[in-house]
Amino acid sequence: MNNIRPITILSIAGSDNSSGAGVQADLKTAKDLNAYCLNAITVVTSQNSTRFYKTFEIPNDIILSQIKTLIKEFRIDGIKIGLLTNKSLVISLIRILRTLKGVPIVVDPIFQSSTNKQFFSKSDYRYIYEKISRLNPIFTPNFYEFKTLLNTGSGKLDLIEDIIDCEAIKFKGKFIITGGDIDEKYSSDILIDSGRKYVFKSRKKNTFNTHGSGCCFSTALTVFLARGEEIKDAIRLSKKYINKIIGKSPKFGLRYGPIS
Ligand code: PXL
Repeated sequence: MNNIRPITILSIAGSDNSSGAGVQADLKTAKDLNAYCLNAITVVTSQNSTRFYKTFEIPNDIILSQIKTLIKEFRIDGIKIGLLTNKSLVISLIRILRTLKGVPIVVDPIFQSSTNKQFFSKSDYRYIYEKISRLNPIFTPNFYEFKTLLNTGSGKLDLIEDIIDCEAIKFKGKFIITGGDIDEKYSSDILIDSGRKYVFKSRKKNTFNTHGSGCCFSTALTVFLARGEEIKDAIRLSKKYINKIIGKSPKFGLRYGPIS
């Protein structure tokens, strides 16, 4: 019999009915990495690989109740925050998460779906993540989301290499910026930690079946941090894991299909 408590993470995220992204991705990723994923669903979506149809926001008291019931019973080793669409949730959410001292928090600041559904106005988006930055989390925006968070106008920060010169980061916490490079062969992720920049390169996989890869990356990172890995090692391990599952994505014959 196995009496060892599994690494336990809490995903606060949306439901993706195509099972590529959202809570469904988080459950698959955690299971794959031998961790247990609890969840609190923030929004239910209906979407397929070409179109985003509808969202239904779960009422704030239900989201908060999902979290409270879980933290009464489980020891949580890591928290991942995915899709949030409701500005009015944020203050109470911070208040609850503050009670979990010393637990790493990974925040994927999702602005729009890959099928171009924009979830909020830019000002609401900045409001939500500026408040969440008080939790001193690790943000995992893509390059476009990073630019939106920083509110950099056109002409500034056009290339991911410009980031080191960017003094505008007024958010607390660390940033891992993904997917802003134009190199066809390599994908570069950039960690910004206390004003310093570190680059992580890996070979790109030749596939369009990547729906959900951002969610899987942030969840893998949460699991590795929950296991006690240092941030740079957690990034390397997460990139390696994502590369492996992108290579195995199911062949549905879709143009932009889900990962495994
Ligand atoms: O990939 C971002 C994302 C995350 N979570 C949910 C989503 C999406 C994109 O559509 O629907 C629930």
